[in-house]
Parts: sequence; C-alpha cells; structure tokens
Amino acid sequence: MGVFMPAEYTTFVELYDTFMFWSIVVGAIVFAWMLYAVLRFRPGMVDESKLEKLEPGVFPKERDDFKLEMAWFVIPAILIGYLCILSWNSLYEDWGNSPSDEEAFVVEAIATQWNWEFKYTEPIIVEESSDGLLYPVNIGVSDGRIAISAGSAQINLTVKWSNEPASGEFNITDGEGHVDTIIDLQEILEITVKDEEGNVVHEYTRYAAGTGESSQVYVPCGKQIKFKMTSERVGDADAVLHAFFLPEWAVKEDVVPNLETMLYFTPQETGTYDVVCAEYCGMKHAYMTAKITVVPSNICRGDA
Ligand SMILES: [Cu+2]
Repeated sequence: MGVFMPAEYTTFVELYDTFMFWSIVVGAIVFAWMLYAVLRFRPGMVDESKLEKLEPGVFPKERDDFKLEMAWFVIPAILIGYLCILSWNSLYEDWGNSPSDEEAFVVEAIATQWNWEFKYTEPIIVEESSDGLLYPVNIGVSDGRIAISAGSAQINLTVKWSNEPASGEFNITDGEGHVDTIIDLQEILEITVKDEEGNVVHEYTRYAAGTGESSQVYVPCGKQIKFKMTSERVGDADAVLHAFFLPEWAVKEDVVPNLETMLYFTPQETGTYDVVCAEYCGMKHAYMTAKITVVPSNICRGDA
C-alpha cells in the first residue's frame, strides 16, 4: 500500500474510501451550488427593485416550504446515520473485542522521553537467509544443543553463537553440524552462519520473554498482536503523555504515565513498518520513532 494509506486488509481502508466518496459527492453539490449563486446573484445581475425587503431576525412565514425543509433534514440525516453505523462497526471491530493475553502475541512497550522500548512476554525467533542462497539453513535449538543442517552435502560453514555470558563457534561440514552446550533460554540467543569466504549466509536471533530492545520490535505474521503500553521516567526526563501510532494498520493509542493502555491488530504481510509518536511529548518528539518488523510464522509466511 502507499505511503499515506494503511494496509488494504485493515477495516479502516473501507471506512476511509466510503467517507471519501460521500465527502466528494456532498462537496461537489455544495461547491457547484455556491459557484452558481456567486455568479448568478453578483452585483448587476439582479434587479434591485424586485428584491424582497426581508427584515433581519424575522422569519418570512409566507415563504415556508415544509416539503423542502423535510428534504434537507431527512436526506443528510440518512447519510449521517449510515456513516455513523459504518464507523461504529469499524471501531467495534478494532477496539471493541480485545484479545486476551493468552490469545494474542503480547509485547510490552515503554515510552520515555524520547524513546520506545519493547519487551516480549513470550519468545520470538527472527531468522533470515541472505538473498539468493541456494540451500536451506535449518537451525534447531534446545537447552542443551544447537544443531544446524544446510541441505547439500558439499557445504562447509562456520557458526558463531552468543547467549550471554556464553558464546562459541563451531563448523558445519558436509551440511551438518551441532554443538552440545547449555543454552539459557531466558536470554537472547544469536547465531550467525558464514560460508568459506566469510559471507554471512544466515542469521538467527531468539528473543526470550523479558528480553527486547529499543527502537525495534518483531512480531509474528498472521497472529493477533497486542501491545501493552505505559510511559516511564528516565533520569531527569519525566514520564509524559505519548501516543503509539502504527500507520500501516491505522491504529493509535495514547501512552500514559501510571496507566496501562493497549492496542491490537493482526498483520497479514511480512515487512518492516514505522512506529511513530503521535502525541507531542517535548523537544525530540519528532524523532521518537521505531521500526516494527513482521516476521514469518507458521500461519503466515511470505510477502503479499
Ligand atoms: Cu511524542
């Protein structure tokens, strides 16, 4: 979708299109009538002697027209009623039936002056092979082993891993390799696979619950994502109002000190999108941005 429009599949796109259509219809009628009136009744076009002598503040009863008055009351009322129902449905769909923490992939977002920090409440794996890689790289992790297979039997690769405070390196020969080591699944695990020329062919990061980073958040594709947000003080910088705004899904919610607010949506395309602050929060408000990356999951794999 374009730069200024949310993704096609969000409920707000239909809402926007319908409102835009009727705004144009009403706008065209109003401006056409205005233009006609301006030209038709400009000075010199009307015979002043034939003008009715209307008295300011007194309704000219003899010109009463019940049918006309009903028409300009009923027609706009129907249109406005229709737009109200339409907005209510979209609002209900996006704000009325929030998922429970069990149903959704929950991320905690902490706003400070002027930064977004994110913490996962369940693990997420972010994995990517370099473009055009001719063999698949499969990584299996348990708390006692990292095992990697790289399809073809001819391939020799080196693997670097880090899992604070431990780290290490091992080789993959003939497409298979593993290391037996204690992995702390409460910490971030990073694995980088390089080929014989030293080029990175595959990167893997597993964020454990409680881990995270600032300015970048990963969410799985096809799942309901729920952000739980609050505003905090850092050093001398007060906890102030912010607003978490995701233009791609047209969702926005205030972030308030001493209060937990939330926002949810379901991404259906992988990719990296903007996070911005939409509530003026001080000098560097405009720079309070972050990136949200939708990573493939078992229910939604690729780009649309
Ligand atoms: Cu702000």
